[in-house]
Formats: sequence, C-alpha cells, structure tokens
Amino acid sequence: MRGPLHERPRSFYPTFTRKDSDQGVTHYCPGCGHGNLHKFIAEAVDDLGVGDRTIFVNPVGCSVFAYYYLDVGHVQAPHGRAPAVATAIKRARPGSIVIVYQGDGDLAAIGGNEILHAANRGENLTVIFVNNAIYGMTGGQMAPTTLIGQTTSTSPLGRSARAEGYPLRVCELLGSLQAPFYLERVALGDAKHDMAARKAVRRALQNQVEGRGFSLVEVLSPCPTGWKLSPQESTKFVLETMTRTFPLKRLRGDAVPSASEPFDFPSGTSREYSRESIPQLLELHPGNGTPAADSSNAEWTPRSVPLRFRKPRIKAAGFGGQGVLFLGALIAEAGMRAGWDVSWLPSYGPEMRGGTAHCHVILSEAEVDSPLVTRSSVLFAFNQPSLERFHAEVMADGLIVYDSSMVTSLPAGCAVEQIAVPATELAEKIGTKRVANLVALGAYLKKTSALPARAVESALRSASLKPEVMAANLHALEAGMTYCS
Ligand SMILES: Cc1ncc(C[n+]2csc(CCOP(=O)(O)OP(=O)(O)O)c2C)c(N)n1
Ligand code: SF4
Ligand SMILES: [Mg+2]
Repeated sequence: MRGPLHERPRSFYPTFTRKDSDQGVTHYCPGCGHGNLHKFIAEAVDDLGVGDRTIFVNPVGCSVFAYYYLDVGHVQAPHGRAPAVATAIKRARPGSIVIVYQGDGDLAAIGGNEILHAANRGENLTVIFVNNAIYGMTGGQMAPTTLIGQTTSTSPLGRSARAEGYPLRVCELLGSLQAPFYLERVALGDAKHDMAARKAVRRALQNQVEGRGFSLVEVLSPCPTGWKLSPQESTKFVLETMTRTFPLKRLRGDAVPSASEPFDFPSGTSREYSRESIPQLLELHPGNGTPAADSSNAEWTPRSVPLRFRKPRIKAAGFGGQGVLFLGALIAEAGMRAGWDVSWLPSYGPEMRGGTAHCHVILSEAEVDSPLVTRSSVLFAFNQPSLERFHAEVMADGLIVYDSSMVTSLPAGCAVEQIAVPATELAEKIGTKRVANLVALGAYLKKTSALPARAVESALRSASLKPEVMAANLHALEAGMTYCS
C-alpha cells in the first residue's frame, strides 16, 4: 500500500511535458475536482500494479487532456462514446484494464444511450463519472444533472423542472438495471469525503481486475469556474447543496449484488485479434483475400494491378439516391476482401436532402493515415454538378469515370483521362436505373483491374441484398465491364 497522500503516484508523468510545462501545474482551474480524481485513479493503478495494461478512455470535456498527466495507455473517444470505445477495447483485449472517464455532459447528455447499454450489458469496465452539474469546458451550459434553480448560461433564470426536466440521477437510473456490479455516489470537498471517493475509485478498479463486471463511481465534483463561485464556496455547494439532489450512497455492491455475470467470450473462442486473423474471420485467403471457393481470380494479387491504378484514392459523387455512398462502401469492402487496407468516408451534409452526395475511398498497401481524399486518382461522377465540383481535384495521371447519360458537357480544360459510360441508360435496360453505380464500377474494374471481380461479388453478397436486387447488381457490373471491353 502507498504512503501519505501527498506522495506523487508513479502513474503520473514526472513532468507534464505534453502540456508544454515542467512546472507540475495542470490545465484545470483552481479548485476543480478533475485533478484530485486523476490522482485517486493514478494511486489505484499504482496500488493494483496494473499500469502496464491500463487503457484510459478520454472523454470530450474539460478532462479531455487527461493524457497529459496519466502515464498509461490512452484512447480519445468521440463525445459521449467512451463506453462503446471501451467495450471494444475490453472485448478485443480482455487482459487490459479499461478506465472510462466522463463528465455529466459527456455521459448523461450526448452519451446517455451509450452508458445505459454498456451498464446493461454488464461490461467489465470501470467508469468514473464526474458530475459537476454543468458543461465546464464549453463555458457553463446546463447539463442533465444541473440542479433545479441552478443558473447556467443556458438556464439564466435557473433550471425549471417544467421547462427542462428534473436532474438526471444516473446511479439510480443504472441501479434499475440487473447487470451492473457496483454503483456508488461519492463527493469531493473535504478530507473525509475525498477519502471516501478515493476508496470508491480504488474499489471500482479492483472489481475490474477481479473480473466482476460493470462498476461506476459517480463523483460530485466542484466546477468553480462554471458555477462562478470561489473554490471554497464550490466545496460548500457540493457538500451542502448537490448532495440533497444526489444523495451519497452505494446503490449496488456487497449488499445488493448484481444479478448477472459480466460479458465473457465463450470458452474456446480466440480472444486475440491479429492482422492475420482478420482474413480468417472473413473467410478469406490471407494475401490476396479472394474467397476460398474462388478459382477464377487465383492469379490476381494487389501487385498484379498496373502501378498507376494500384493505390486508388477515390471520390464518388452524384445526386442523393444514385447510390454513390453504397458504391464507395462496396469498393472499400471489396478492397478489404482483396487484401488492401481501406477507408470509406461518407459526406453527410445538406446535400443528402436533395443536392449532391459524395464519399472518399482509399485502397492502400499500407495503413491508411487519413481517410480524407483531397487529391483523387479516380473520380466517379454521376451528374454534371459533381463533375464540375470535383474534376479539378483529380491528379494529372488519374481517371474520371462519368455517367454520360447524366453529364451533358465536360468542364473546359479537363485533360484527365476519362471513361464515359452511359451508366443510367444501361441500368435502365437492366430494369432499374438504381444500378447505374454498378455499371460504372464494372467499367472502372475492366479498365484498371484494381480489384478482382469476385471480391466485389463477395462484398455485394455481404450486403444481404434481396435476390432480385443482387441479380440486378451483378448484371449491371457485367454490363459495365462489357461496355468497356
Ligand atoms: C459532438 C460534439 N458536440 C458538442 C461538443 C461541444 N462540447 C465540448 S465539451 C462539451 C460538454 C462537456 O461537459 P461535461 O461532459 O460535463 O465535462 P466538463 O467539462 O464539465 O468536465 C460539449 C457539449 C463537442 N465537442 N462535440
Ligand atoms: S471549467 Fe470547471 S470542470 Fe473545467 S477545468 Fe475549470 S473548474 Fe474544472
Ligand atoms: Mg460537467
């Protein structure tokens, strides 16, 4: 066990160089609760000796920079999604110790759904829920846990139950579920309460080490800046006012045991994923990735693709409803099945409501660093505005595949090689213009050999299309190939 509390935990960096400061100061405001909590977590990690296998899931909120201070593994989750990210980490790496750290805006507002389901699944995680009854980071807006009557920048007259609802009691809510193993609400404020908080944090971590299941500690924590109170007034506010709405208690633990077992993989199931095991999981041959039963593409390998077409950076664009997002996802899925590293980034914008839609796709021999395609080697354009908008981004030795049934004129000065394929017209002959995207894909594949057709077919099958839709898509693929031969 550790000595006096003022000893520096080993799980803190000796100097906070990531913060660009060697003074030992944090970025938190004076009197903020986050710093103390970081320390309690670091101490528990030290005491349990799990620093080497701890992964801390950082939220969006004031504590987003926890990775400046805690010398453990870190992952930054999107706002509210820490429980989902943590679930994936814990399931993929069951030996890791995963700490989820979330504010009340992060956990109870945008992430309300995520925490509910992680708790309901009884994930073997440790969640530290920092309830300061306000959005600290963004300047003090009302949170789901803001007290009745509390003034914030978005409830200047004080929160009213009638207008904004009641403060959300997360522990009580999760306490109605069967699966959580440990739920406790504590507070920061004076030595006695701090010690209780420290103990609860430690216990929640120990539960995970012992494989007991979902543990959450709700910590009532001061936010002097957001509350516009001094640190001393804030402490008083926590202990005397917040605790009236959020009583300090253990809601699940020894006395009220969990009714369910934490998630575990069935015995005999591999718990470790590796790069090599993924093609296996997808039932593909490692290397060229084509399906086991497929002999027609046996000669195809990523290296058999002509150099110019080997690392496509694709943009597909058209009207909403022309299937450009599906086309992009299909290429990425097929690329993965063919052994490439891939990414697919759809653009969801106002264009989805009737304008142009587009997506970015990368097939690469190496890991993809950014999924954004700003200079494309291939452009699929299914209408005039898309061609006009994106043609200038295509590299000089790139390729533009456009639907000549929809594009009436080529942009002036466009010198990039083009394949004009009457995709909509050919698709209509098949019976539905909705498969024009696959006609264009067929033409592209014939021209470039960028992917084995069987990988595309296998990817299409994974989309679980209705038999008649599947048949139309395959027919369209073939029509595009024939057109280009
Ligand atoms: C998707 C998204 N929506 C909104 C924001 C803006 N935002 C940043 S932090 C935050 C709330 C943080 O409040 P809380 O989780 O209570 O953390 P605190 O700062 O109080 O510790 C919001 C709404 C964002 N970054 N991302
Ligand atoms: S705004 Fe509040 S939560 Fe954020 S650092 Fe300051 S005191 Fe802490
Ligand atoms: Mg908050």
